[in-house]
Parts: sequence; structure tokens; C-alpha cells
Amino acid sequence: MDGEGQRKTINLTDGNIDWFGWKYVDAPLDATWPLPFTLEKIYAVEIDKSLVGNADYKGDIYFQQIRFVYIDDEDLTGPTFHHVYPKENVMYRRAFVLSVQVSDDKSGVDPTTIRMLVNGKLVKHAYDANERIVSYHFRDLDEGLLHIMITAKDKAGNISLPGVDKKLWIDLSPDTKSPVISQMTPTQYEICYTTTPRITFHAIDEQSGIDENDITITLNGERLHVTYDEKTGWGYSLPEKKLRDGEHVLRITAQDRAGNTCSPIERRFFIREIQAPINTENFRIAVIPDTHAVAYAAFVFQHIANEDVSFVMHMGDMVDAGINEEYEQFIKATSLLQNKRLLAVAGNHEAFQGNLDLFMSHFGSPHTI
Ligand SMILES: [Ca+2]
Ligand SMILES: [Ca+2]
Repeated sequence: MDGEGQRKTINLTDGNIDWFGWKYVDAPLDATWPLPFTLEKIYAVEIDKSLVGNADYKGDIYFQQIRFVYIDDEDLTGPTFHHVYPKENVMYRRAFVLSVQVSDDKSGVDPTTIRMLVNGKLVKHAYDANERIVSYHFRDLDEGLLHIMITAKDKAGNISLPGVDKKLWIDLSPDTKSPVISQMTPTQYEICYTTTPRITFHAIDEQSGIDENDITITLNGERLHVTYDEKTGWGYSLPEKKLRDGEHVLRITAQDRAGNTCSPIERRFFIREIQAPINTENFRIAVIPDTHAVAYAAFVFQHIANEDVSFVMHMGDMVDAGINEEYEQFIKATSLLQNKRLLAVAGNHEAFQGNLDLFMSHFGSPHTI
């Protein structure tokens, strides 16, 4: 209740709660409400009826020290942990470094209170006070589960709630699975309007990993240089010379560090070079952004049809919801461009259905230009 007897409702939580141990919970009060406040009641609302009657979901809640805070200068919450590495829950090696950043609002982390337990045993971690990073070098591990728990207190004595509670499985079994290659471009039978299309792929081998030199890409039978980032799995390659108009064959395969090789993936694609402007020193192109609805695209195309341009670029957002009907309407409207070549880039709206499948079925892969 506010000072004038008006009932006010304050939400103390954000969605479902799964708390264990004492926790300081606060919520802001509107500074314009008349003072003094009084507490009428605290109540809980069930928001998920699907768990009614499920005996696994139960708990008790206790309240202590309920109060209104008019000047918020007390430190009541413990340190928090961020960026736990490794992120994985399975590791395939005997050694690795675990690291996590710790921070605290108001009084700051008390470094002497940081405790790290591995399978219930205290271990001697390292702490970088400048970066506030707790780390530990695991060595000579055996196969099995590592249960890692880290807690810390701030200088006001509040403990981290929650601390780090991570379960990590060490798997030292032999690697028998081949790498997995996906997301390859150019896509099958794609038409590329450039003589040097970028070749892109995603290659992952969870267990032993892939060395850059063990990824083989051949273009028309000739091996290309490959650049690969093992952390993200993304890699690319470029033709070493300009490709001629017509069909080309791309093959990719990869071997992991245990010697498992995946079956080669083959892609056929076509190069159709765009006619260079007659005067290469002085020429015009049309660049269109964000037409969204087809009526706007048609309006712009009609305007461009009367212009002397060598080709037309659409910078993306030719559709709004990214549905096929919009693409078909757009393609139909391109007839207004008469014989002018249209090159299209995908914007965020082209991906509004969660992928670029429709864009690629109409325009080829999005990296064509
Ligand atoms: Ca604190
Ligand atoms: Ca493997």
C-alpha cells in the first residue's frame, strides 16, 4: 500500500524460480508513489499448470528481513560468475584449462574466499585479480565425470548465489567417427555471376578435430588452398584463377586427427560472367535497398527500365515476411527491368522464415556477388 492507501503490486521474480539457499531478492519501487509504504501480503502465482500433481516439483520458501530500502547503498548480493570455458559438457582429452570470470556489485570480490571443488575435493585454482579470472589447469585426467563447483564471497560477506556448478564428462575412447561437412557453397547447380566464387563450408569433428591441411578441396580436379577456423568450424577457399563460363565441379573431403575420412561431397555449379560495361572507365549501375512490398519494387523497376544502367543490384529486403508468395511476386516484377541483369543480396527479411532456402531457390547462394 502506498501512503494514500492505494494498493500497488510489485513483481519480485522473473518467470519460474529454481532457487536454493538464501538469496537477496529486490525490486524497484516507483519514486512517484506517495510515502510511507506498507506491506500487505506476499503471494505466489502458479504460471505452469502442466506440473500440477507432479511430486518431483515441490519446495519450501522462507522469508527473512523484509524491508523497504530508501537509499540503496548496502551490498546485499554476492559475486556472480560469467563466461565459463570450456562451454562443452564432453571433453576428449586428458588436459585442458577451465576459466571463469567473477564480478561483484558494490564491495567487490574477496579473492581469499574463492573456492573450487572438483568431485568434492578442494583444488588450488589460480586467480588473476586484474581480469578477475579464476582458472585451473586439469592434467593427466582419466575417463569419467568431473563435477566442478566454484563459489566466492564479496567483501561484505555475501556468497555467490549461484556459484559455478558444471558437470563435464572426459571421454578418452578411440575416435571412430568421420568429420561432418555441411553448409557448402556454391550450392548444387547454382549459377554464379562471378568468375571467382568464394567456396564456403562448415566442417566439424567433435572428438579428435580436423587439421586445416587435412581438408581437401578440388575444383575441376585441381587442389585449392584452404583456410579453416577449427573453433567455429567455418572454412573457405577461392579459385586460383578466373573461372570460365560453363559447368564446374567442386569436391570436398576432410580427415580427422584419428585418420577417419568422410565421403567426398561433390557440387556442380555454373559460371555465367556478367558482360563488362563497354566503357569500363565510365558506367552506371542501379542500387536498390529495402523495397519490402512488391508494389515498391515494381515502381523502382519501372524507373530503372528507362535508365541506361549496366546492371541492377538489390541490397536485400525484397520481401517482408520471407514467404514464397512474396518471392514469386518479386520475380514476376523483375520482368519490368527488361533485359537488365539483376543481382540480389539477402537482407534480414529474406531470412524471416529461419533460413535462406527460398532466397537460394530463386537467386542461388547469397554470396554470389
Ligand atoms: Ca556484492
Ligand atoms: Ca572423429
